[in-house]
Amino acid sequence: MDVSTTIAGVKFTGCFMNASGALCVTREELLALGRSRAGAIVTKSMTVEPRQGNPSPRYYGFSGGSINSMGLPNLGYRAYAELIPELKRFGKPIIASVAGLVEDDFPVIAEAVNAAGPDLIEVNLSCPNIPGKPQIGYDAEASERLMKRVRKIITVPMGVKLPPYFDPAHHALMGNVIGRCGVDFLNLINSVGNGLVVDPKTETVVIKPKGGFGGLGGTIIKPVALANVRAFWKHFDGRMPIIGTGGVMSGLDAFEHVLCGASAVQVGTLLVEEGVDVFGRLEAEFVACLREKGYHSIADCRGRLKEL
Ligand code: RRO
Repeated sequence: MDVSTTIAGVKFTGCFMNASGALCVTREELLALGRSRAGAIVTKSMTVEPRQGNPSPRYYGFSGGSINSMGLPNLGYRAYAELIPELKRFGKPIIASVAGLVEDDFPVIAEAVNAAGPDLIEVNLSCPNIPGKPQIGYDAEASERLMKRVRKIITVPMGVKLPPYFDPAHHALMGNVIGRCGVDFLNLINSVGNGLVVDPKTETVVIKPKGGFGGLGGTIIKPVALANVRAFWKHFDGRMPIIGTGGVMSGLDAFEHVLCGASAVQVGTLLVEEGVDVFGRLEAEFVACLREKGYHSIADCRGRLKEL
């Protein structure tokens, strides 16, 4: 069974990979992803300076998913620019995730990391966890300005990681903006920002930063992720490569993402909970699912969701 996939002209031997943020901050974590069955290595979103991130506890897993307010802990772009050549030895695509605390950070990071030779760059417009800094992806004008600035600098395929949108008008608005910015692929979705998980036993929040507010991931966000994959797939008539992220806990979840239009899927909560062995399991489950349904590849079923 062929589970390879191509995104913006880059070939991935497997369609499962880590979501930025999940076990991809340190050199050791990135090397472990390289050795695993992940189809690519995605870095943690990087800022100009190294960051410790928000105070702990800042991640909490529960039966329906997870909530996090990590606050962009990362080694800083210089460290990732040095690591990227080392990661090449694994022979799988490297996706560098670029963030920034202010708009002017993005071009600085993009230029240096682009020169380090990743296969693709993902521009994160959707971190929900920096106190006082709204998600850029919810500001269409700022998003357009920023995407156009980094597009001039980035020479490899450029994607954007978007927050979830909850109204067709917003899918259309952002779809039109993206269409003007030379974007090569989309990653949908980042965590569902600013949820609140309450522990009734202790009568407390479960994470410390931002009064307990944080980005939701895992099973509970799958329908929101699928809706965004589907809405943007339709907006671009199937011509925009999409990485589906959100609620992938099994091969069947990945199949649902592919039906909606995803060419590959990323794994966040499950990877944090189970470690890098998940990729082998997910791939086996996905292959069994395709085989049972008589599909021979991802391209065979991508976007083929039936409506009633
Ligand atoms: O580091 C984080 O708190 C974080 C980031 Br940058 C992001 O893009 N999404 C998320 O859920 N957490």
